[in-house]
Amino acid sequence: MTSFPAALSAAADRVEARLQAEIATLPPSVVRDAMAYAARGGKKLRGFLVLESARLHGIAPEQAVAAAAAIEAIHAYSLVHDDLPAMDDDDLRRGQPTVHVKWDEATAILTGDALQTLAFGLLARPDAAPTDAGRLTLLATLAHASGGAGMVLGQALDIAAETAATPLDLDAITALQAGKTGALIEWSACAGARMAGADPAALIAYAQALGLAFQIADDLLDIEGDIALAGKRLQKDEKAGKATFVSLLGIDGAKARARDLVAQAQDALAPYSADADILRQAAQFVIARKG
Ligand code: GRG
Repeated sequence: MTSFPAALSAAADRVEARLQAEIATLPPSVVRDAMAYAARGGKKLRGFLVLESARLHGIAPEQAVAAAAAIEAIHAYSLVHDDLPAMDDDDLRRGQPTVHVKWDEATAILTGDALQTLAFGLLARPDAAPTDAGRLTLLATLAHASGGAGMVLGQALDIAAETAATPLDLDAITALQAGKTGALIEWSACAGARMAGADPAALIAYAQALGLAFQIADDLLDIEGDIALAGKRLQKDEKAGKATFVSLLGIDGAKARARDLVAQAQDALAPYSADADILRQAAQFVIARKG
């Protein structure tokens, strides 16, 4: 059986190539250059989930790569906008200067906008799913997952938390993260089932646990990862009076919760038996990752 790292790396190459090819069809401009820059690198975990979920439903990577590139375009847009001074105000992303630092804020706003519309354009292509019904479902569910009921809502709740009178409790932070990080992960894991017209229930349960484990791991990385970066993020969160899974559960409690969620995610895949072993490994990876 292919190992998870090999599958992730192969998916990342395939998805990156599709995304860059799509961006290269745009007329030359500063925004096109910044889109190519913002789409480059990263783990491409969401794209991998799309390809893997498609494979589980008998759909070849060639038929699923447009959807995988689409979710990575949405993810890249969210990172470019999240890094802006009006939001998280970060200078570095994937080890490189953020788009507004390398170019300027107007370019970063337009780059995010254009990556978002590129995603929906990709999904509208005839090769984005085996059937028209599958494509429409992918389009409608991505609009829902990335917009005011999903990722944008989560981001808005996060920003509101900075000026709230009291820090968020565990339920509130879980709901916030379900939108901010969870919605795109859930869409990705369900994409193959939706392309095939199959019931996505098991994959929804898998992705909800995975998304939360991913976010807890991210909070833990802030504490235990790169010390300089962690210090900066922690100072920011402290100044903003923001709660995180680590501040609410403690380091050991957060680690235990992440481990429980991984087990929950793996159990949710029972209907897929051994076919889903790479997705089981992926769940383990999200809490063991170093970046
Ligand atoms: C601006 C509408 C809008 C939304 C932004 C996704 C997001 C919402 C903000 C990102 C902020 C952040 C660092 C969240 C922690 C979890 C996360 C999404 C990390 C980055 O995702 P990875 O680790 O990144 O998959 P790579 O670089 O591998 O793609």
